[in-house]
Amino acid sequence: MAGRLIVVSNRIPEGPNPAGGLVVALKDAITEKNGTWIGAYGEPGEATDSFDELEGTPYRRLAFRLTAEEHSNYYLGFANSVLWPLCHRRVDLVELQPEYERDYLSVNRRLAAMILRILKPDDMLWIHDYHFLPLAQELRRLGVSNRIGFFLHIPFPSHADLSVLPQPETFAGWLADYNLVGLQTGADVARCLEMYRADPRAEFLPDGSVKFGMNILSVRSFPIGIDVDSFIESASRSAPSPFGREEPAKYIIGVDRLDYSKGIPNRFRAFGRFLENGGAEKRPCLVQIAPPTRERVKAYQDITRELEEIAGSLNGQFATLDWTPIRYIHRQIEREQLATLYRRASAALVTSLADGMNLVAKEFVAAQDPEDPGVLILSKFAGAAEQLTEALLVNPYDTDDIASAIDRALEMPLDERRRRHAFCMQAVRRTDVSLWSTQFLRVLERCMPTLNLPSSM
Ligand code: GDG
Repeated sequence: MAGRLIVVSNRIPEGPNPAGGLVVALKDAITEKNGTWIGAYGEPGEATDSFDELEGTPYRRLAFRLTAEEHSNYYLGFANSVLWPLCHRRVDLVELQPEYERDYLSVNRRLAAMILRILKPDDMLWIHDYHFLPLAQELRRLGVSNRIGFFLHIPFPSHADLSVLPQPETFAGWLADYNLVGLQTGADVARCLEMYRADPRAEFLPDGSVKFGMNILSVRSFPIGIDVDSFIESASRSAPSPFGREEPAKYIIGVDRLDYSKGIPNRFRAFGRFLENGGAEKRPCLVQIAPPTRERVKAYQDITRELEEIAGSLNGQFATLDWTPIRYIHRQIEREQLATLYRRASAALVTSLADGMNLVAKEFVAAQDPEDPGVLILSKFAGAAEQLTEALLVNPYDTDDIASAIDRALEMPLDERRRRHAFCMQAVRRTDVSLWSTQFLRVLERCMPTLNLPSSM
């Protein structure tokens, strides 16, 4: 490919080696393709109309700043209080405010104008996630005909849930100006195509792509993964126990940003049910790491309180002087410690109510000792369940189902653990993150170029 790769994501990567998954996923591709990464600073301040160029990385980083009002309305508002709950089947939490959508559109418009100034004709753009759904539309309005790909990291909303938006048809229009829309799973692709099937403006072509106005859009699944070898390496280094002298004899691990989509209260309740049903005799611990996010959004304050209550109440009911059933850590821990924690655990609990993929599930599998692996208990509503079919798949709404999966995991014979782990490990390798980015970019390069006429003014 001759042109440069321009990646746009919500946050600009911090420094040369940030821990974030997306940076690991794209660092090589962007460095090889003489690329540029565009993203917002974490802190709001005075709005910028042109990018700041940041030093210190092998690829170019261009940062922009949001005002405090844009941060509230565009980021916490439309992105995280409308689109996030909408895509995670929580329409009850959607907060519709006219200023949220106004600023969502104006931030995307401003960003498009800033991108136009640095864009060259053969550059390819790869836009990430729900913060930028209308970015291609805004770029097309400015006459940009470059290939533009989009990847949605979270679930694609159902047709019924989309009708919660005041103008549901805008969603299809936003995506229609991309050349390629990448989604996590086959089920996401099916929901996206269902949306276009119901839209009289869309026409299906024989190869399955969607013609919308002058643009032809491909919708494909590209299940994201992890950097498998580097994860195996950090997990198999003989590190001291992260618990020091307080390591529980048997523990189950949970690792999630503290988000209502991750089903952590259900998990705690199911662990309580398991203890009630006789599990307490085995004295296992549930070690839950849950770093805070989006703390200014009320739904996140509510779930933080709910978790503290459930953990406190279960510990009060079951703890003994020498055993605390739930160790709940509401803080971020070091990545190295995480790998060791996964490896020493007997099982992992991933009980998302809805989840684009869930990388924790894949990290846990990669971190295991193949000779004596722990067991993954995985929600059937996480995208990862499409590939990790030999995990113990559970319905996260069913407390008894999770409770019995915990019991089964802790009792599982070694040969069954090995067999299930070997199967899951193959699936984790098949979706290694370097394959994910190469495959997406290869398909984007082959997409039909856009005629320079905007489809949906
Ligand atoms: C979105 C989608 C999709 C968590 N706590 C700590 C920590 N983490 C790391 C995990 C993992 C990452 O954060 C979380 O990734 P997930 O995939 O589980 O979830 P989201 O953050 O919601 O990500 C999701 C993903 O995008 C990629 O497309 O899979 O469905 O929602 O890597 O390890 N890392 C450290 N300390 C912690 O305390 N160091």
